[in-house]
Amino acid sequence: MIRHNDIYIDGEWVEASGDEFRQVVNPATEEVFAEVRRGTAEDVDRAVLAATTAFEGWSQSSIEERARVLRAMADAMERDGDEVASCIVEEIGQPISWAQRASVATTVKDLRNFADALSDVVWEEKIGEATVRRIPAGVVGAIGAWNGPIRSVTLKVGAAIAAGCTVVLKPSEVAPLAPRLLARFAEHAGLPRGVLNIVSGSGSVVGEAMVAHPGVDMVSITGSVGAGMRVMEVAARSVKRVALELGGKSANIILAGADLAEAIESGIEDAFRNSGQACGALTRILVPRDQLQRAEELAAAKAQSFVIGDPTDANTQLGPLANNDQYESVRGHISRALDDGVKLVVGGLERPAGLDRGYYVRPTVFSGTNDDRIAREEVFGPVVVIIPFDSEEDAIRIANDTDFGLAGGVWAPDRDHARRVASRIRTGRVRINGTPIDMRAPHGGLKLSGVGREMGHHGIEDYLELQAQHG
Ligand code: TXE
Repeated sequence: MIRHNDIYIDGEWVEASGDEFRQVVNPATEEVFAEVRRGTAEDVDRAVLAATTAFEGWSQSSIEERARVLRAMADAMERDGDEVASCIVEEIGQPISWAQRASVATTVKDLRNFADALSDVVWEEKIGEATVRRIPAGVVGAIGAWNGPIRSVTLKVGAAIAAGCTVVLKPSEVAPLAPRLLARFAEHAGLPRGVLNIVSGSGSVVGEAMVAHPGVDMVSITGSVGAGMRVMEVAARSVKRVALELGGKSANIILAGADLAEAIESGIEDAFRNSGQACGALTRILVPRDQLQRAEELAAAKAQSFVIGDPTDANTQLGPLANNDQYESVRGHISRALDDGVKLVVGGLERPAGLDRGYYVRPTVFSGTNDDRIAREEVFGPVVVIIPFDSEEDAIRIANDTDFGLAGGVWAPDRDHARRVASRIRTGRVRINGTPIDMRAPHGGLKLSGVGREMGHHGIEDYLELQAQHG
């Protein structure tokens, strides 16, 4: 049993002040394997003081120095990549091959991208006689999510460091272990003390204390819509800048003439990555009505092809859901869809064969309408719904008929045609014909999906303010 009593303040691990512990459960075995002491508002005060003190120096650091630190952090994370990946497998049940690729290698790349992107930021421009400079936003409160324990926090910490900000980081209480490793990577890179501070704890205590703190200039959170709304509300009292990376219910539009089999296969791979616990997952599959039956057959075959089981096994493609709350929540969505009479194509409430322990659910495909609850609410599990459309206009209308605006996909034989359709989709990202995402391009959403962008130079710019110097 691992026990962590400490928080990371001003370059040192020091005892947290709270006297309660949060247990960390391995979702594949349902066993508690670690305990982390819950931080308090007092701990947040200490962290903010350290970040405020460090801001004087770090905000004046050169671009070259920031790039050097980010690259050295990336090197350190890459060197200890196996440890980071194992940690993520244990705390959220992410399959090891996915953890190595999507959690570790991608996050290492994110840090290097930030270093490169420093030269794409327009740090200074002339407007008449005035000089407009981009200056760091200040002390940042960064709040991480459990579905990407290391990536969700590194996208914030890396961009903030690049911008010249200092950070108080609160990882998700469900997955607090991997983010702690960031402190080691920062130290290895020679990041000055106090630039990164880490306080574990709950959203309602540590999170809200950060958001309400007068010494924090900006808050960035990845989480649920409810948490994002609450952060915005509390931040309003001190007119803080907020960046919110929230949920999604993204549509994959497969237009007539597109390769249906390839589009369904690629779309479901996107939707079921990380056991469907991905904010940009393409969870609504929109197909021409006359291809509905074929689409259901293809989706069923793809869903049943996933190797599901032990996340430590290199062959596993689908692990358990990350925690018991998420397991209950996903089963609740499936159960309500069944109660609503939505057609179940494959999957459902029964546990996957041979897995009687762990938070596993069957890859599930429904076929319904865009008015069904299963088509409107974010499930955050391996569950998709196929929805037929009658025309291209109808497909665009359905894709946009959602509270969210994070991602989307368009498939069409002609790429320019697909681009014209994509430009009418109200989301922050659209993948055309399954093109992989370039991680230097911005990620973020419209509507309830959030405010602001992460990744690349747009991600850094979220942590910058403008100062106009006249004369
Ligand atoms: O996340 P929470 P939950 C969605 C997804 C999932 C649902 C519930 O649909 O099923 O949210 O997940 C912190 N002030 N996403 O409830 O609670 C919290 O401590 C400050 C989408 O587990 O939103 C944690 O660090 N902070 C998603 C973080 O917010 C607060 C990622 C996320 O936890 C807070 C995760 C408060 N009042 C869930 N309340 C994505 N966008 O990828 C909570 N937090």
